[in-house]
Amino acid sequence: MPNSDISISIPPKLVAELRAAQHVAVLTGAGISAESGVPTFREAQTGLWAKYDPEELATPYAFQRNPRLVWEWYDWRRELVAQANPNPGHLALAELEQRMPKFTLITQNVDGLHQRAGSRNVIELHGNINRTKCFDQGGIIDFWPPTTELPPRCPRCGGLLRPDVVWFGESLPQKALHTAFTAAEQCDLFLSIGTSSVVQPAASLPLVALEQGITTVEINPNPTPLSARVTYMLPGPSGQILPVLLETLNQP
Ligand code: BV8
Repeated sequence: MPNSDISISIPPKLVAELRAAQHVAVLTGAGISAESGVPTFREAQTGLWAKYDPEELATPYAFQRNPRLVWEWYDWRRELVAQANPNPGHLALAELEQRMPKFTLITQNVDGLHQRAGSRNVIELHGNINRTKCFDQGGIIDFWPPTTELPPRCPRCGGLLRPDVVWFGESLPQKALHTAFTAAEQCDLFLSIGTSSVVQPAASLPLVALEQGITTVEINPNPTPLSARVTYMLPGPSGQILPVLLETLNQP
């Protein structure tokens, strides 16, 4: 039994619904990686990055204005992610995927920690910080000759290289978006974990499930704009609550 320092009780009706569920859909945000030492999006601005608003840096305009600054910000975040490991929250979701007939994991995170935890069917709505693409042509570039120039240049067209993430003002990958909204409409149970439920269109996913009358659960130590609308709000850190939720499935 995980050593939780907060008392966690899972409503018995939710346990019954989880046990009966044929298709569980999950949306995660930066909060699920907090216990891995990856600062959440709003907390990320520490040290030399404290003076920048993340929503200002994560835009094509910021990159065009100062490509080196934005590239170095992502280098710094890549370093943070490289030093991190999946936590019990990530691991519990990877196991839940094995236990559910159908399981759709939708993440706003660009850290790849779900995949490192063993989750297979991960929909990366906002891309992945460990992939790089050409700013001009958009193709994924996984090798470029060593250079002191930052950002490096595309070996195909000489354009600047950028992280393969979705910046504010940019549209999301259509296939991922479609699969995510279909899962929110058709699942039996929807979990919203570690997200402030502000950034669109991801923040609409739990609302789509609620509109279908689907049981929707929020896991977050802090209230969000979604908290008053969900079926169950489980207040606390996902790294402690998810293992307990998984454990309920093991009980006779
Ligand atoms: C788009 C990748 C077409 C890059 C990211 C409608 C209304 C208003 C605005 C808009 C709208 N439609 C579109 C917009 C504009 C914008 C938007 O939503 N702005 C917001 C700020 C209002 N959306 C876009 O631009 C999207 N593109 O819509 O294109 C278009 C364009 C323009 C206009 C119309 C249409 C693109 C959005 C994607 C941007 N890219 N990331 C990168 O990472 O660098 S978003 C990025 O921020 C993350 O991916 C994530 O999505 C978001 C951060 O949110 P969270 O993950 O929730 O993290 P946060 O720090 O906020 O909160 C952490 C939570 O965890 C907290 O609640 C905390 O309590 C909790 N927590 C802490 N510890 C724990 C925990 N929970 C559990 N356990 C713990 N231990």
